[in-house]
Amino acid sequence: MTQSTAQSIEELTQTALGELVLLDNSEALEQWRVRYLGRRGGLTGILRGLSQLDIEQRREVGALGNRAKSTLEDELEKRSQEISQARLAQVADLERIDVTLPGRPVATGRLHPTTQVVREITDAFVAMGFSIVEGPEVEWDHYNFEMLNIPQGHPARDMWNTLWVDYVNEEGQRPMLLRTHTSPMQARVMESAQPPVRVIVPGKCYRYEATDATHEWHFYQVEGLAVDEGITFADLKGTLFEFARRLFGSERKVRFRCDYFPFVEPGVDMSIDCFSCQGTDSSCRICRGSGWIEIMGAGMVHPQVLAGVGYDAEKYTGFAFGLGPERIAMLKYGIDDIRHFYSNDLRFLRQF
Ligand code: FA5
Repeated sequence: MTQSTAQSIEELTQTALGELVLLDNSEALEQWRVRYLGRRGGLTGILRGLSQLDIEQRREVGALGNRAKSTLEDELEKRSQEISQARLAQVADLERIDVTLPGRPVATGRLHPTTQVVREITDAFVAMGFSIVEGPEVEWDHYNFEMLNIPQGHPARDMWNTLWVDYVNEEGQRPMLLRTHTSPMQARVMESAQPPVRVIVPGKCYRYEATDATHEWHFYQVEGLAVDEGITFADLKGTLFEFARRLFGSERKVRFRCDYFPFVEPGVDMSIDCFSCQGTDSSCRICRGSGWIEIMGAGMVHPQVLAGVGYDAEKYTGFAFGLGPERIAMLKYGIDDIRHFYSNDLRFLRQF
């Protein structure tokens, strides 16, 4: 009996130690402890059976059992420390900086396609001697309409569906609006400078309009104004032809047609041939089958506008134009809907 109990203790100890070295986490260690050293564990069971031995044998086998118990406890403690050290080393490894690894690419932003095209347009005019000025987006009726030969009640006001600002003055009028075009800067510039004037004005405009493939309710314009002695319609055409050549190349067709704007006389609009169908598709969403896309309004500054800012309209003449950068970006890049510009779809914006 003594012999076989001693052998069982020896075998159990060897099995337990063999299993212990394979364990690698604290849950497995706890299960191992319960299996061998717990109240119902293997070694505890053997030691409980000692009561049946006589006193001499009990002492002998008991000492053996106690040694086995403390061996298992010591080894358990050792393994537990090994596992926690291995974990600490693993964490340290993860935190270590490997300077030989390639860096993570930094996602850089980019200029919005409208901004890129506004810069191209302004660069083209700056190269022709124009300077850049900017003006307020919240504007007075006075500059947006009155100084441009469009008094209260003038039917031409219907050409610009206006977003009025909710401010009522002492006379009960609402004299403030979100500018419908960049033309109010014509009057502001001429009020503050004497000829010769050669400026371009990039900026945002707003209209109370239903949107479609070529109309947004907010969009950019670039206004141009040149006033001096002896400026003629030929200067207007020459400047705008040169602009079209710089932006689109000489192969693109340009068309001028008579148009009406109360602040110019004569007035024209300038169009470029349709990039999408070249006039061959009567259902084209871009040109509606006409083959032309209007990109700007222009004309010779109306003598009344010159006189309104105190210029001598007998002495000075000038031309002005207002063009739409989004329409120009559409032409350059073959974009078929203006609403893509401000819908903030990164798949669209990342292409530029
Ligand atoms: C004007 O706004 C005049 N101020 C232009 C002008 C300036 C004429 C100086 C004469 C002298 P018009 O409403 O046509 O004109 O707009 C000019 C250009 O702005 C258009 O050719 C077009 O390119 C762009 N544009 C107008 N409305 C919109 C819109 N809703 N969405 C996008 N672009 C527009």
